[in-house]
Amino acid sequence: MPDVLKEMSDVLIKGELNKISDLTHQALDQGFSAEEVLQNGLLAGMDVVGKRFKDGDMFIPEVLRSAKTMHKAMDILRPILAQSEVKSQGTFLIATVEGDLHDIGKNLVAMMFEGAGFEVINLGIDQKAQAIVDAVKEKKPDVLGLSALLTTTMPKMEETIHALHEAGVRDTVKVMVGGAPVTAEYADKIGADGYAPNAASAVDKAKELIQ
Ligand code: B1M
Repeated sequence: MPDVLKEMSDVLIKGELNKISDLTHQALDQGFSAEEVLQNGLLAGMDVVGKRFKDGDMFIPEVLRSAKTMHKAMDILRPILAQSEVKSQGTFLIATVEGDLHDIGKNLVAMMFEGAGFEVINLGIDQKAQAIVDAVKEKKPDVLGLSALLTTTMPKMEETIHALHEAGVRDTVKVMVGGAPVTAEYADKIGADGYAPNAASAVDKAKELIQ
């Protein structure tokens, strides 16, 4: 891996907030694309964080510092990733479901949709089914994206889809689900229209759904 991307990955793992902006600019100045910086610098580091967290070698405050470091770099990459296409492809509403505070993946998905020319409404984390239904009624998105990172919050996706039915708006919007524990089988089971394993393929899936 190129030195600067390896250094970004290390800085993200250590949560060295004061170093990440300079390194991100440095990587871009050296000619790496925003996608390369994201994949090989930031996400490579976040992978290690995930493994260490799972093995009990990193704890929540440290993981939070890594997450903040990732956000800081993403602030620099977001406008660059958003420049790639201009024509509006539709409106995309995204939320992390109730009880779930993870937002890095959701924000990455949102960034990719912005980059692909969608108008993006990002409702945020820990969103109750009713709040999502209200937003669907008000904003009338073409696609609704639901993100969950915990096995314990995945059922909130089904609850949200059920609430859309109850409110009589299920047929007005395509619903996509995703997040590390979510699978295509689970998406089918809960009556979602689509599933994507990562941010890049989420855009392709959304385009396919609204064609
Ligand atoms: Co959390 N956490 N966490 N955590 N955390 C995980 C998810 C976990 C897998 C760690 C582990 O044990 N290995 C585990 C979940 C186990 C499970 O249920 N399967 C876990 C746990 C247990 C917890 C707590 C319960 C820990 C505790 O308190 N004991 C707690 C829960 C809090 C809550 O939500 N109520 C908790 C807390 C936290 C922090 C707050 C410390 C922090 C979140 C900070 C933040 O988001 N602002 C955190 C983090 C950072 C992680 C890990 C390390 C990294 C998650 C991440 O950001 N990944 C994570 C381990 C891991 O995943 N490796 C872990 C990078 C991100 C780019 O990937 O989010 O998967 P991801 O998104 C991808 C795809 O999934 C997909 O595209 C994205 C980009 O390609 N995707 C979609 C996501 N949403 C999509 C939607 C789509 C399509 C694709 O369509 C709509």
